[in-house]
Amino acid sequence: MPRIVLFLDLDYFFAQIEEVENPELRGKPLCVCVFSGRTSDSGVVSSANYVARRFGVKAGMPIKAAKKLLPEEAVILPVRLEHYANISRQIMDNLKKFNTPLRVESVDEAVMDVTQAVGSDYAKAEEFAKEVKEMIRANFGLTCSVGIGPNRVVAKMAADYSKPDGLTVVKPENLEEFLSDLPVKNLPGIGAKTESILAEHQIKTVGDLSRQSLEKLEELFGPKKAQYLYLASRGIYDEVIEERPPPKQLSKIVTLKRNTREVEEVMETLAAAASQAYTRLASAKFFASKIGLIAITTRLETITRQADIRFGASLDEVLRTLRILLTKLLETDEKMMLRRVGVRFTGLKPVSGQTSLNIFSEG
Ligand code: DCP
Ligand code: CA
Ligand code: CA
Repeated sequence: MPRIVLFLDLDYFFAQIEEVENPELRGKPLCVCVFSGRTSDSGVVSSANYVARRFGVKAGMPIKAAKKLLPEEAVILPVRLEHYANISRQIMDNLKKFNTPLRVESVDEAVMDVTQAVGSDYAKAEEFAKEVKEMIRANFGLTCSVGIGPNRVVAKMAADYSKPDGLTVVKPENLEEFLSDLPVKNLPGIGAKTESILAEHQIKTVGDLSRQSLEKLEELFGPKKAQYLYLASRGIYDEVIEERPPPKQLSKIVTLKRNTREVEEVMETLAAAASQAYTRLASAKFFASKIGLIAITTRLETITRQADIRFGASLDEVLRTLRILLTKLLETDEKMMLRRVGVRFTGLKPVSGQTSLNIFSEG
């Protein structure tokens, strides 16, 4: 039976949860932010509602920059990651009840292989998607965007296609029509770097990409990525959807906006990375017993520093520990300049066995 895949992405996830719990926020620009340090507005935007986005605010933007764009009535809230992770888990547990192969992709994304459930029938797959959307709306008050397609890559692009509260179905016979005019950056796996290499070769749309030979893509990107781009741009990159084995470690490394050795500046970027890794861990129902700071210097040395953390440590505790590790590291060499930083959680253990939902106690 030809595969049919459903991809679900919750709309402006963190910000929408805040709206659901405080309906008076609806209609106002709203940003949920990771506050990284001492000054009252250092940190970055983690999730912005669609009202805030109309002013140009985006996830990842410094809070200061967002405030400049937003009017007086805008609301800026601190993230409550353990709470969002809890809701994420409940949603994913509800999705499991549909009894299809399912993979949780992130705190707000899941992919389901609905082939068997719908007998490989696209009309039935659309009905299935409506049921999933209705379940999430009825139980959690949240909207989501869903894409249906012949594989995960197409389904994900279909979910992104009409946000928020979208439902887009891409049948195999409509693949070319759907893909050809989309910008290459909409293809999962194409970041800013790949996009700019493609632009140098006048490859702007997924259609342009699909007209390249495998040999040419191999020259530009090497065999593995070339093969992905070759198949994905034609909408035929196929993947089996199955649950992932539990992680042994979880890390996230990011590039600083500029090379620096200023603790506050580094912390701004590091806090955002740590919060993303922390949320993934929490939504997978895991705790770490150790946290590592990863620092990549301008001389491209990779240095790591590690500390024990309390089982169930809050994000604030994690950030405090990272700040200490970072400060100590920079004291060891007054010439050290950092280019990239990251965090690594290790000693992972499942939370199961705990009964209280409020296991992420504030430190
Ligand atoms: N997130 C974050 N920092 C980022 C990007 C995302 O902390 N730079 C978090 C907050 C988001 C969640 O991950 O709510 C999901 O990320 P998405 O990119 O899916 O963004 P949203 O769900 O906020 O918006 P959209 O409606 O575009 O899906
Ligand atoms: Ca997402
Ligand atoms: Ca989302």
